[in-house]
Amino acid sequence: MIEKLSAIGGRALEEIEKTSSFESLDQIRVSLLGKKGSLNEVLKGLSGINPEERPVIGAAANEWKRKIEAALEVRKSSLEKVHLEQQLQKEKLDISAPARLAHRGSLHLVTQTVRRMMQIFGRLGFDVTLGPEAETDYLNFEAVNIPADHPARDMQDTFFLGPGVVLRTHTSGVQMRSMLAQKWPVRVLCPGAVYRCDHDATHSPMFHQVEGLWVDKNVRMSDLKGVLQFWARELFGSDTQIRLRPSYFPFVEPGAEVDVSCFRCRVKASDDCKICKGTGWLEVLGAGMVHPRLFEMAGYSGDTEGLSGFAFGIGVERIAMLLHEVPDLRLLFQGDVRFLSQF
Ligand code: FA5
Repeated sequence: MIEKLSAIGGRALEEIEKTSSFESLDQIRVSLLGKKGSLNEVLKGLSGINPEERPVIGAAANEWKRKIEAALEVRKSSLEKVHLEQQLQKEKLDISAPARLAHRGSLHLVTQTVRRMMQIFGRLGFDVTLGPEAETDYLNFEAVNIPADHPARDMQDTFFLGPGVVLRTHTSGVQMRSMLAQKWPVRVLCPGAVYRCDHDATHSPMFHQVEGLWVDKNVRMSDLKGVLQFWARELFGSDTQIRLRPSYFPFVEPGAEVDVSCFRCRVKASDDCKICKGTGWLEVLGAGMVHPRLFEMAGYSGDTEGLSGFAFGIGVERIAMLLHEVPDLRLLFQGDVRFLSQF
């Protein structure tokens, strides 16, 4: 019996050593140690053996069982190791390959330009206020001194949404909203999209304006000049000059077109300057002293002696195009990432 056990055990150890898969290792375990396994079969035969020999054979059987279990465990962990190695080889990562950069978005050039202006005027104490893009005809035109049939309506080709409602043609309606909402002093900046039936390389049906309004006692035209001078120097460079040319806007009196000195050729007016086309100056905005009619329309009354104010309206796209030498305004609205990602 002892020899039989040794033969079974010795063969089992050899088989375990040769096994190269988890499945066959498990089959060996079942065939030896399972209920009907060969080691158990031998132990079942113990009943027919002389009682003095039984403990010796029982102990030998248990010893083989322990050896086989230990060998199975050792083989299992070495197979696991091999398996892990193979897995790692298969899933090998090439960490020397160049990394794929994550795509980073950025703010649109128009948004960047509006924010830059809000920052500059914010330093002069202007609060930002917004108004609706669908505006009443009354606030867009009438209340800012452009009554129906006034020839100035032709200056802004309008999209009409329905009776008495337009897509605002400028942000000047927000001036009136601000004055209706509060008494003086008023110092607000009104950025936003505006709409006109225009479409070419320098005009778009939807564009953006930043309008400023400062109303208080004794606000003078020199204050307007000082504020715009500060803005121009912050935006175009510290030696930028501005000049005001008389112009007409129904909501201001007097009104002016404001030019800044060319930031490229610095008023030297060189003939080949692509920015100012040799004039030395760039037309950038409209401005003027608030027309007294607007104070009436806002319902300002009482102690209005000496009440005055100025307003200005800047086309954002024009500023962005100048600063970045964008040749065609339509590029700003085509959504071409090759263009947009440059800013
Ligand atoms: C106005 O809209 C006045 N409300 C500005 C103003 C405010 C003047 C307060 C006085 C006091 P204007 O129509 O010129 O003005 O437009 C202002 C700026 O908007 C222009 O200088 C130009 O840069 C820009 N602009 C006008 N039309 C278009 C367009 N279709 N596309 C792109 N920019 C435009």
